[in-house]
Amino acid sequence: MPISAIAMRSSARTSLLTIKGLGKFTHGRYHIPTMSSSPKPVTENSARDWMLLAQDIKAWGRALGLQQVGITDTELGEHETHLHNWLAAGYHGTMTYMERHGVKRSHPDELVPNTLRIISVRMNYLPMDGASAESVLQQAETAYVSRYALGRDYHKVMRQRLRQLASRIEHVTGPFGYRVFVDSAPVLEKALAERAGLGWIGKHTNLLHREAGSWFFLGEIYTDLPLPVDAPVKNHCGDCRACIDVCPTQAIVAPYQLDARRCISYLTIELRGSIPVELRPLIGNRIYGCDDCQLVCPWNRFARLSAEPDFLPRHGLDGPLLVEVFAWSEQEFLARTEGSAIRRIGYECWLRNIGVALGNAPSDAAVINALNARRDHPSALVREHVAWALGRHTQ
Ligand code: B12
Ligand code: SF4
Ligand code: SF4
Repeated sequence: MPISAIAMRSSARTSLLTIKGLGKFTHGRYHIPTMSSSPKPVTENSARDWMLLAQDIKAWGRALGLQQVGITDTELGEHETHLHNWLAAGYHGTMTYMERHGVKRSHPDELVPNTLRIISVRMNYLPMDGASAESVLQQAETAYVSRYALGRDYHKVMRQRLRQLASRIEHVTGPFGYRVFVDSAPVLEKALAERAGLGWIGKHTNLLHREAGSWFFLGEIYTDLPLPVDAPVKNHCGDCRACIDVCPTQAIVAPYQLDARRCISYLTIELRGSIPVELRPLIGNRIYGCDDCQLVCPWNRFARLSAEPDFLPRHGLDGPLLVEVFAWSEQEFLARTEGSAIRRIGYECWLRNIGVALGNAPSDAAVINALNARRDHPSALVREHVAWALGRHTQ
């Protein structure tokens, strides 16, 4: 998922915040000194207070609509080696932002000096309403948009909640050092969440939880507060390899190792140029992202739906006809993807992706007419994918 440079610096706000569902808040429970920006030491006496604060942070997070909150330190151990190996193998493809920033990605305290703890959170996104993923994937004339992108851009939704959570903490501790991240900086989000006890990194490389599956986003607050850390949970993948076997492009090249260059999510969202010809037939009708490895995962039987109105499908994107979305003008694309993560791929890649899906759709007059209408498109990228798609229908 693309990086958008977003980070929040602590401010000196001390006003009482009213957060829905939390009721009135009191300081009386702790003896943590307030109104100081100096590091807060842990003494024998204060250890209990930090523990109480950690408990409250988790409760405030849940009241803010974050389904789970965990806390970890800055040690990422073997994850750093895995990241280096992944980069050395070139699995990141054109996502050069994954190579930048030296060791900041695996050393949180290099990214934000004085960071002692990471408050890691997850937020469910599978919407209550909408066409079922399986039925859309089975109808080759419809467009499949990955479930995370059907509603409002999650970066905005989560960042706002994390800021509210930080303000709530600040009300107790006084000004403290923190920064809020949601896929917005060199942060190894899944590794941090795994260490904070939010789940384990599965063989498909997503984070999943026994009681929550994997349909959730991650976000973090880096902080200098010496909060007590949580224990990681056990890995429950066992002998299962359903995600590896189902992957349409065989992108999971070994358990826990993803060659992003083959992943449909990368090909349709991150890649800006031409989609490798040999992978195009395997993409099927997936026009933005892919969920197959999560749909097949047995732990997603326990996934909870999101109650967030923001994540409800917009503009019928949960299963529109390919020919309909291919006919959108650039203005329509911009209007209908306003506030959505989809907008970031741009109109050209939107048409490129739908062109590929139309090449994979059953041959009929509507499909061929739609492709013919775009064969002289000003973009060479679009023309090339349309020509490929038309070629599939004349074979
Ligand atoms: C780059 C990226 C992508 C890339 C690469 C994915 C990847 N696996 O790295 C692409 C574009 C393919 C992608 C796709 C998707 N992404 Co993405 N992506 C990211 C991003 C920006 C960085 C991920 C990263 O650090 N990769 C580095 C590599 C090294 O990590 P890794 O492959 O997971 O490897 C780790 C482990 O597998 C393990 N490991 C590696 N090798 C080995 C070997 C052995 C032997 C062992 C035991 C372990 C091991 O250690 C590694 C380090 O922790 C994060 C946001 C963030 N800042 O963290 C979102 C993020 C991971 N993506 C997310 C989502 C939702 C998706 C999609 C589901 C979207 C979609 N529906 O299309 C797909 C899922 C595809 C998949 N199967 O992973 C969510 C995941 C939430 C969750 N529940 O886990 C994140 C966290 C964004 C967010 N804030 O919520 N993504
Ligand atoms: S998102 Fe799709 S293409 Fe990527 S690893 Fe999962 S199943 Fe394979
Ligand atoms: S499908 Fe099986 S192997 Fe893959 S993440 Fe889920 S439990 Fe683990």
